[in-house]
Order: sequence, then C-alpha cells, then structure tokens
Amino acid sequence: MEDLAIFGGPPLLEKTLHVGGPNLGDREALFARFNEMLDRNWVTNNGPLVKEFEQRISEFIDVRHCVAMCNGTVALEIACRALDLEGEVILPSFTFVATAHALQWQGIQPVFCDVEPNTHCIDPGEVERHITPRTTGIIGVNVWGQTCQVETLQEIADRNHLQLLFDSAHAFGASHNGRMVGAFGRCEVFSFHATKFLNSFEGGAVVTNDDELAEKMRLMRNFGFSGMDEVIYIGTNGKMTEVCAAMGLTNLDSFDDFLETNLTNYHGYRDAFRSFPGVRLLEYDDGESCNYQYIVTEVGPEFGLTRDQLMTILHAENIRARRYFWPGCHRMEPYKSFFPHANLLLPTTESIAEKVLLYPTGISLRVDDVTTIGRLMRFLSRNADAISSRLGSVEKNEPEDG
Ligand code: T4K
Repeated sequence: MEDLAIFGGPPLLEKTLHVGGPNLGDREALFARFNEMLDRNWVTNNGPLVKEFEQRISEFIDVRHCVAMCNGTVALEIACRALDLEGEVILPSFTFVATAHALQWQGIQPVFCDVEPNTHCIDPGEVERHITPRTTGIIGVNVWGQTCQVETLQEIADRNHLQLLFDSAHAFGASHNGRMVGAFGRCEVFSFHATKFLNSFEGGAVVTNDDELAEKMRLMRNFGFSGMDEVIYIGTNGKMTEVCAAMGLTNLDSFDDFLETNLTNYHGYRDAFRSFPGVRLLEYDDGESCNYQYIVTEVGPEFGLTRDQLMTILHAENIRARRYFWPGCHRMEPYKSFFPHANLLLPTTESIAEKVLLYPTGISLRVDDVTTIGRLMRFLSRNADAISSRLGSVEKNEPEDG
C-alpha cells in the first residue's frame, strides 16, 4: 500500500495516459500531404484535400453528402440552423455540453431528457414526455459510439412533425442494424477533434442524404456566399482547413490499425474488470461495427472505493481516468440557473453521472498498459477498506477535472 502514489510512492506509469490521447497515422504520409498542399499554395476554402476527405467519408458511410466543418460544435450549430430549429429541442443531458450549447448559442431552448441506464443513450419514452407545442426537433446522441433507438425516435419525430438529427461525435465507424452511423435522421454530425477515434486535429462534418440540406449547409459554412459577391443566407465561417483535411485523410488510412488496437485494449479491460466486483464495463454489441474508442465503466458500491476516490488514486498513478459527462449538462451554467429543478426529471442521468469513469485507450497505450491497470485495480479492490480509511486524510484534494 505504501507504493501507491497517492500515499507517496512513485507513479505506476512513467508516461501519463489520457482518455483521448490522439490516434496518429503515418507521419510520412501526413508530411507528404502538407508538402503537396504548400506546393499548391491552397490552404483552405474548400481545397482539394477537404473535397477528398468529404468524398472518402461519404463513401465510407454510404451517404450522398459530407459537409466538412472546422469542428463538431460548429457543425451542430449549422445543422440546427439549416433544419430551421427554433423554440425547444429535446436532447439528453448526459452528453458533452457542446450539444446543448449549439442550441442555446442560437436562442433555441435545450430541453433535457433522461437516458437509458444500460446504453446511456436518450430514452425515447422520455422524449415523448417532453414534447410541447414549441418543440421543433430531437437530437439523439450516439454516446460512446453506440446507437440510440433510431427507429423509435424516427417514429416519434414523424408522428409529431419534428426534425430528428443525431450527434454522432463519438460514433464514426459504428453501425446500427448493419448500416453505418451517418445515414440516419435528417442528418448526423461527427467530431474529428484530437480526442476522437478519427481526428483531423480539430474538425467535424455533417453527413446527410438530403441534397437541399447539404447545399444549404455548404453555403452557411462559407458566410452564406453563393457566388463571388452574392450572399443568400446568414452564414458563418465553418470551413475545414487543408491541414486538418490532410490529418483526417492520413488517419482514415489507419482506420483498421486504430480499430485493432482499440479492440485489443477493450478485450484486455473486459478480462481485467471481470476479475473483481463492483466495476461494470459497458459492453459493446459484437454484432455491430464499433470504434471501441471509449472504455466506459460504472463504479458500484461493491468495489469498496467511491468513483471519485478511485479516480484520484488513478490520477496519482498517471492514469487520467475521466468522469464524463459529470455532472450532466443540466447542472452546468447557464442551464442550472435556467432549469434549477431539471434533476427531478433526470433520475437515470443523475445516477450514472455519479458512477461513470472512463479509462485511457487508443494507440498511445503500450501493450502491457492495460494489464498494469488491471493489476492495480485488483489490488485496489482487495484492499479497498484499508485504502478508503487511509484516504480520509488525503481526500481533501478535490479531483482535478470532470
Ligand atoms: N458532441 C459530443 C457528444 C462531443 O463529445 C463533442 C466533443 C462535441 C459534440 C463537440 O465536438 P468538437 O467541437 O469538440 O469537435 C474533450 C474534447 O475537447 C471534445 O472534443 C469532446 N467532445 C469531449 C468529450 O472531450 P475535454 O475538455 O474533456 O478534453 P481535452 O480536449 O482536454 O482532451 C482530453 C485529454 O486528452 C487531455 O487531458 C489530454 C489528452 N490530449 C488532448 C489533446 C487535445 C492529448 O494527449 N493530446 C491532445 O492533443 O474535451
């Protein structure tokens, strides 16, 4: 026990492991793309690399259009605007705050809905409860790369004349009933942020089979310009740069390698977490494609340490486990001031936000890192009572991030 870093021992890992350490493809290929770009003297504004990236994403998903953007948040904002959302839009509170901000930023009221306990995705039954005459849309979030109950949500949307879109920031490479994520609802939004399975440094995209919607979003991401001097919509600057597209294309070439690494890590964690009580690993559906980018657990009382105690111990060992999306959007500003009693309608969100802890994965892990983490977890589980009482004095240190 003296060796635990929280009690003064050296950290178990020399190199800090993060949730979201970037998956990096082949450097030479990336630099070659940079050189071509510089030789061309064309660095942004719908350049050839962006067009190639869009083409490859559309083909991969089998959708008619991919509109690449500077990040996932702006992609969400543009999608919501292009769909003419207004009034109220229903979304889960258990999501990254960008999903809610993309609405609030343009004066649309986010209405937070509870999620399903097993998948952490929006609960369609709860969606129905929140529909009012002011509701114009539903945003399903494909949390952790799993998929929502797409068909049920679509049926609810159709019956109530609502737009349905998906925030699929986590779900590039995932499938639903054998069909790639990206092909559902009116449109779907990806993030290619550095922490995502496929990253373009910063980046995002909206994918859709709707020609008119795609055209509108292309105009909106470029200030609304329809020609050299003609502006026909209010627009913004949502363009992806050529540097970002070069990174996205290079990483797309390594898709299979990233997937294999993530899958191996996931199996390693699954075996490790089965060897002691109190930590439930969220298991992915083997029958679907999945990117395995998130190692998601729920820490229960049988483990003997609280989720936050465990996180503090892991951080000291240079394992930067994260408690996404604690404490839930409804408990963040401005939403907690707008809706101070939202928690009453969100019991599952409240419960899982206190239990969820994510572990590092991706190509920055060495082969034996997962085994080392598993061994540490077993030790913590066996000695939980003693550690917990000794932690009492150390515990005053608040966990550093959420
Ligand atoms: N919808 C959903 C459901 C989302 O999850 C997100 C983003 C969005 C929409 C919006 O998409 P973007 O506008 O971001 O494209 C991160 C990411 O910034 C964010 O993209 C992501 N979701 C969210 C879940 O996580 P943070 O603040 O928790 O972590 P961050 O960016 O500091 O990175 C996490 C750790 O990864 C760092 O502590 C260290 C490591 N890291 C990070 C970067 C950027 C590296 O090792 N190298 C790096 O270059 O938000």
